Amino acid sequence: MALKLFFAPGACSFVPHALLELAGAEFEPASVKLHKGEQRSADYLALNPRGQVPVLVDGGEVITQIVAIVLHLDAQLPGAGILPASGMARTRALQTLAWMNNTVHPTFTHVFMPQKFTDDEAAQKAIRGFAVARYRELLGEIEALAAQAAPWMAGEQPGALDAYALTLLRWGGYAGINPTDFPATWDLSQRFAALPAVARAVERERLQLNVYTG
Ligand SMILES: N[C@@H](CCC(=O)N[C@@H](CS)C(=O)NCC(=O)O)C(=O)O
Repeated sequence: MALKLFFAPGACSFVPHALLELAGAEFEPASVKLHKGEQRSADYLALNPRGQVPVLVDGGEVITQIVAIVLHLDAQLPGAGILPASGMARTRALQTLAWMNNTVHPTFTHVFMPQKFTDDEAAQKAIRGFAVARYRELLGEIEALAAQAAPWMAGEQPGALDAYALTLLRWGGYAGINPTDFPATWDLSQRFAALPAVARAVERERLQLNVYTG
């Protein structure tokens, strides 16, 4: 299988990026600079008309949406530990993955891009303030899960949930949320980022784990 991942440094595409490295998969990384609007170029929109990362191209197939990409990689790269293989552990991991993607992630979108929800500037400010408070609560829920990590979010092997937890905690720093307020998630993120395979993705994205400036 010929894999190509379109990712943006620091974005949610870190999840499949880290997983491809963790699995030791051969893939072509393609960086998309969101701050330069490259996701809205004609070429990129031809690939993904929604103008977002991540996009995984597998042979002739274009796959979007983190949950679908994670499930595809898990099916194609068995044994990599992307998700637990079976049973209730797999069900619980999917439950958390879906929640991270459909609840926590969009809450941060309200913080980072309130203009996607209203063009009224005063309302944008209100949305942002409300979403920051909500985001902190949601990080608290991730913290409760991370506190039970044994030693990783889904059990013995590092995988999708750890990559997402790191990404979501890191984003909090841009919202003025100190990652060290969530010690179990912070510890998990540091351990995950330090894995040699994950470190390759961290380096390629030039990620700073703690972007909180106070
Ligand atoms: N539901 C999508 C969300 C993807 C998403 O929010 N991507 C963001 C980066 S984290 C993006 O590409 N934003 C650029 C934009 O919307 O202009 C998924 O699961 O893949």
